[in-house]
Amino acid sequence: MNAKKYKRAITYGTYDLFHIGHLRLLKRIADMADELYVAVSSDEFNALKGKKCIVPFENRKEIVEALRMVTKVIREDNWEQKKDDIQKYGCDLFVMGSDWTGKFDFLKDYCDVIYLPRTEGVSSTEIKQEIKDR
Ligand code: C2G
Repeated sequence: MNAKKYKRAITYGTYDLFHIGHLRLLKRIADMADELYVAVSSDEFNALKGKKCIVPFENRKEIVEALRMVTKVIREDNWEQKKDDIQKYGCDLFVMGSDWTGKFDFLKDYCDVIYLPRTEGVSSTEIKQEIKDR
């Protein structure tokens, strides 16, 4: 197995109603780095983001923590913590899905920043709507 390019990657998200789009993103990041840290948005921060979660933070955290490719889960409590997290944990890679393209380029001062294509046709919002329409 050839050495991976990065030592420690970090990514941020709500991860509500965990689905294949979330999994594919985390798998692709894990293929790039030896370790993968995931910052899962707290319920309070989601309220700030205007997102109403179905699954409470503790359960969303436990699901992501159980994934083989995830090294550690931390809480995401605000928009401002990314720089400090990257420095505190010594991350050399920050990754988000392409719906965030360009939004976190300021982090390029601290680590590499990569946006990966989203998995089309699935989102927590679409899942909720589909259940409602049944
Ligand atoms: N994602 C994806 N494909 C999908 C849905 C989501 O690749 N079909 C990615 C998103 O681009 C994001 C991650 O999965 O990188 C988590 O998505 P959400 O749980 O929707 O997170 P979000 O609400 O975008 O929160 O500070 C950043 C925010 O916390 C991101």
